[in-house]
Amino acid sequence: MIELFEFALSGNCYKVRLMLSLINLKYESRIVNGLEKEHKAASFLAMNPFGQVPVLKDKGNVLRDSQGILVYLALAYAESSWFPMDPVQSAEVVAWLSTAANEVSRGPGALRSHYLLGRPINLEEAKSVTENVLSILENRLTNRNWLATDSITIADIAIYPYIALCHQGKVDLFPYENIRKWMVRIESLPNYISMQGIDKQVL
Ligand SMILES: N[C@@H](CCC(=O)N[C@@H](CS)C(=O)NCC(=O)O)C(=O)O
Repeated sequence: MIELFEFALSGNCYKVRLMLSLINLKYESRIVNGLEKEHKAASFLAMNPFGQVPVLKDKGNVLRDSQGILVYLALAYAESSWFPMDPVQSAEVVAWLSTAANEVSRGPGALRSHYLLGRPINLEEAKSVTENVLSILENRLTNRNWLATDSITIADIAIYPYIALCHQGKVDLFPYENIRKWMVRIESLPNYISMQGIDKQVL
């Protein structure tokens, strides 16, 4: 059985839960006790030396990083359209995975951890990264349904959580109509699941 080591309120862990649900894969959730610093214990560091969730265990393999785990799940269990092997499409998907780990994390992700969890951040930088990435996403989604190809891919799943959680970082998505429509498309998928803090979009 697949095991997912996770925090309930982590958008990166939710990313993996959402993917598992969309492709209808059963798994066991192992909630890591953040307050007790379980993710910094030697047993956890042996799975992920960065001491971060999510970590996924499957068939003796231990995988870390939400983007890495999405790639694994797509290649091991999902239809090929989730991570196409065409060189250009594949590069496009990976570019968005990179955006999820970089700009989305440094912008909307950082603002959320500041306002929700009180983390100290460079507020001006996080706001400017957020504005830039939202405007790039808004432009990208003009006349297209999905970020990387003509169908949903792991790129959409990687970007979605911290955009859907933007309001917890005091970011208003109202001006971004294309982004909101894209979120509705994701939220309408069969087997879509939400997480605490994400209310489905109403257009
Ligand atoms: N690039 C990693 C980032 C993972 C990450 O930042 N995890 C957070 C929870 S969302 C964490 O474990 N934080 C605890 C820590 O860094 O000590 C991913 O996408 O999985």
